[in-house]
Order: sequence, then structure tokens, then C-alpha cells
Amino acid sequence: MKTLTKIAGIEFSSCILNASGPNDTTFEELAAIAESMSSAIMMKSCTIEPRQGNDKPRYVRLPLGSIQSMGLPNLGYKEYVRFASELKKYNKPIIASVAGLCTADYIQMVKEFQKSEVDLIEVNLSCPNLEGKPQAAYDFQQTENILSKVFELGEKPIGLKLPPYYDLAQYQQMAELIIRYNVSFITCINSIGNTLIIDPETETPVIKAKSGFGGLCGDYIKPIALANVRYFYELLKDKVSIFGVGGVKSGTDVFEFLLAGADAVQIGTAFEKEGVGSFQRINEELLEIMRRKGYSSVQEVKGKLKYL
Ligand code: RRO
Repeated sequence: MKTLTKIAGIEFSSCILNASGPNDTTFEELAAIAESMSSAIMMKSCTIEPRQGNDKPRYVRLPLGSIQSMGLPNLGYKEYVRFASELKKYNKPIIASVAGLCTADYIQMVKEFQKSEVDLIEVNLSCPNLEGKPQAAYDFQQTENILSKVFELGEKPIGLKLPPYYDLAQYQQMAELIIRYNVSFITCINSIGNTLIIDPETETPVIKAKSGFGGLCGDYIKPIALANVRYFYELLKDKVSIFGVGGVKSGTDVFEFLLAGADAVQIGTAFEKEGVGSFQRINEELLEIMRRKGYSSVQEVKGKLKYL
């Protein structure tokens, strides 16, 4: 038995891969992911120019997850175009993640990745950690403007990385845009932005940038991620593939995301804490649960949440 899945029609050898963010910025890190049991190589969100990111401390492990304000440290998109050619030999899907600082940036990067060796392109509309730059996905006008331009630049599947919280009416609005522009996949959710963890000893926030306001990740956000996956699944059904992300650290977590409607899950905080071994461990745990419950494929579990 395997946990094979498909995203936007592309085969993934399992439904478990890394999330954009931890340990996926340099070539060495990406090669380690390529050699691991992650079923794809997801790259760090990139910008036009290389960025150092925010001042440190900017990533802090917490008892139930992490808080971070990385500030988009990355090598600039041209490096990731080049890395994609070198990573091709691993024969697993390569996913670029683009995070423009303005609409023109998204267009330029999507255009170049359309000509590259990446297999899918994730348009990150939800980075919460840039001072003075609101998350694009909360501005439907800006989102539509970006979508109307990036979907005419090539044939590779394009997806959206979405923020963690909408009002129900706004989910419907976003789902309409997703269908109108033929978005191939969505990634739910980004970290919960603008949260605050205080160290009572030092009487300071634990991270430096934005007066300590950063993105919350890990166990804390799993119920929110599950709800996003579920509601988008109900709105989009099988028209759009769904990556679940947020607090996945065990096979049980994956199983829950599949029930909610995810096609695959991405591992962020658990990968940062445990390293590349996390992908195999979680996959084995998932297989054990599926065996015990008599499921023989991801497809059989997908969306099958039962109601009380
Ligand atoms: O780099 C970051 O600070 C970051 C990004 Br681009 C993102 O999309 N989500 C996040 O929590 N951090």
C-alpha cells in the first residue's frame, strides 16, 4: 500500500512533502529534501532580489509549535530557476513559491518559472511578516489583479498560498476567484500572522521584528488549518487540489487533513524540529492508520469526514 496522490494532475509518490519555509532556502537544503522521503521539493518563497530577511531572533520554537518573523530571506528567484534544473534529476515534482512585493513582481517571477524546470508554481498571497506590506489575499481587488495577469503566462499549474482566516462570506468570494481563474491548487494555511509571545523573564517579545508580532505555526493552528481545508473542499470539491498545512506532525494529523478534504499535506514546524526523517516517520504512521481502518488509498479517505 502506498499514499500516492495527485496535485493538479501531477503524480506525487506520497501525500507528504515539505512546506515552504523551513530548511528550503539554499541548494544544500533543497538537495536534502530531494534525497528524503518528501514526495516533492517545495522551495522557499522568493522575491525578485535576494533578501537577508528580518533581524534575529526571528524563529523561536515553542512547546506546541513555533513563532517566526523570517521576513522572506531568500536568494532571489533566479537562483531558484537555476536550482530547479539541477534538482530535476531527482525525478520528483519541484514547486516554486513566489512572493512579490508588488503585482509586477508576481508577473515577472511567474513568467520565468513558467519557462523553468519547476512542475508547479505556488503564488504566495499571505506572507504576514513584511513591515508595511499587508497580506495580498486579504485584498480581493489586489488578488484579482494578480490572478488576472499570472494565469496567462504559461501552462504549468498555478496555485495560491492562502492566509489562515476569512469570514465565511469571504471564503465564498475567494472560492469564486479560484474557480474563475482556473487556479489548479490551493495551500491552506499560511502561519497565523501578527501573534505575540512574551517572555516574562525578559519582559520582551521572543522575536524582534514588527515589535514582536509574528506568524504562529504548529499544533496551535491545526484546527484552523483543518477548517480552512474543509470549507474550501466543500466550496471547490474536486475542481481544485488542496494542500493542507498547519500543525501536521503525525500520521493521525495527516489522516485528519485527508478526511477534511486535502489531497496532500505539507510539513513545516515538525520538519524544522525533526529534520528530513519526519517525512518517512509520518508516512509510516499514516499507512498504519489506513491499514487499521481498512483504507487502501488517499483517494478513499479524501473528504470523507462524517457528520454527527
Ligand atoms: O518569510 C517569512 O517570514 C514568511 C513567509 Br514568506 C510566509 O509566507 N509565511 C510566514 O509565516 N513567514
